[in-house]
Amino acid sequence: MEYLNYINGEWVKSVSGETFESKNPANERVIGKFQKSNEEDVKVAINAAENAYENWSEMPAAKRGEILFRAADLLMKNKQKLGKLVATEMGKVLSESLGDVQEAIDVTYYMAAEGRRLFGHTTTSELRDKFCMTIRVPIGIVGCITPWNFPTAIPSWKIMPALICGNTIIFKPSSDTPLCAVEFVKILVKAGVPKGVLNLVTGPGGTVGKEIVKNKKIRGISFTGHRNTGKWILQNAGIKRIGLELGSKNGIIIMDDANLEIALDGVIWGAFGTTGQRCTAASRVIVHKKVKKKFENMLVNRVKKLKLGSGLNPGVDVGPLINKAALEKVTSYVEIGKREGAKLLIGGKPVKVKGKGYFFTPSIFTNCNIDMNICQDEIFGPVVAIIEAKNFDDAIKKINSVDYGLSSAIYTENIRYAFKAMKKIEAGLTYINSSTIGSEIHLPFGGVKQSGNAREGGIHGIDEFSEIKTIYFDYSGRLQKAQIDTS
Ligand code: UN1
Repeated sequence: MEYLNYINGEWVKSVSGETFESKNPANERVIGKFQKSNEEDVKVAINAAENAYENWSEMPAAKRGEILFRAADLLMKNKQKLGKLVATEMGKVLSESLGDVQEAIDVTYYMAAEGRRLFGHTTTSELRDKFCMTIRVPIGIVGCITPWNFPTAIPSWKIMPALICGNTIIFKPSSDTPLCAVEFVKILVKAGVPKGVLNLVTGPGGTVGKEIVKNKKIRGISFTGHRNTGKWILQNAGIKRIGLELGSKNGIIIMDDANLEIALDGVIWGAFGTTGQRCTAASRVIVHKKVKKKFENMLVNRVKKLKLGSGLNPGVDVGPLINKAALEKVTSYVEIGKREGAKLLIGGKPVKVKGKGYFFTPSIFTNCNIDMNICQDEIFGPVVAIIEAKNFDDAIKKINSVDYGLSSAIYTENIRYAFKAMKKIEAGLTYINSSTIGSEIHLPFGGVKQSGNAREGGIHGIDEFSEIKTIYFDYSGRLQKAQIDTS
């Protein structure tokens, strides 16, 4: 089946006349054909977004909110169907796929209700008979460029706040999960988003993404994806609002006083949930030397029991990687780790399930040094590196010894360590006695260092998609001069 772009309220073919395929990563079967769009398609979409802008941005935000409430209801109604689609096209296990859709539902209700808030603030003036306040105005046309690992949640993190704030949108989803994007857009259309407000353009980053980034009519970009693409966007976008959510190399610290059973659950979930394909995945475990051996044994025993397979099959713990290139990348990192002198405790192999699919066995390296590539580079697969720490200060130094800083965790029963870690770990998120994954939608989400510059979620999502405008209202009936009329 061939799927189309959605531009100016209509499902249309790309001017290129070309298509690309999306595959189920568990069995390599083709799911559908999608438009391999180019720069021209983006320009047409920008035109539509420009024409729709006046009407949409002038619509009372509460009315836009009503459309979002309907979208949230529809997402809820279609949760099972969408969840199955996520499991099929992206590959993660069904419970996580349903969680992906639930995250979209939560964001949509939250942002719908913002229609009756969108607060600015009022403050005093240094002059008499003058009133000061801020209001929120939309940015304009924004580009939302999204990854495949959360194919409904991440588009909703961007598109819902962008809509409620009154922006019009060009949406470019990952070419690994275009069908999830098509179904998501269908729901928003059904909910009543007017024509031209939300435009879906599928296709490569090199054409569609590039035009979105470079086109001057686009005033804001929100991107989640690879660090190198983020850098390229910063260098090529010109002066725009740019929100970047990039990669990471998240660590979990396990102190000698930790409850190791809870820590074990956290490491398994953080490292192998979503097959390690989250920007919040735990790919380093920094464990106190006193409990290292014991924890390694516990971890290996648990990993032996993890079942690989299609995300749609009940009882499966770990789904496939997203595609062949990902499988090759993860395989090559295991070779790198071995060459660097790390010891592979378990896993390390690409495998097929029923003769098909991009599966990789959950893998644990130990005796790792922090400067090894397997401790520095984002692998985005089920590979975890164990690093020994001498004490708390050493653990903090090691967790911070990477370029990235998105998520982090510490397992300890010692309140002093917990409070110190909250401040000392360089990351946008720190979990105490919980894994590195599982952010909630009303709290800010985003990284420091090379993990990006944005905060999404909750009111911070509204900040990302609105301009704060300052209003000075002088009712004195004469010219008053700030900083000069001081007496
Ligand atoms: C991502 O991997 O890009 O906290 C986002 C979490 C999810 C979001 C992950 N709610 O892991």
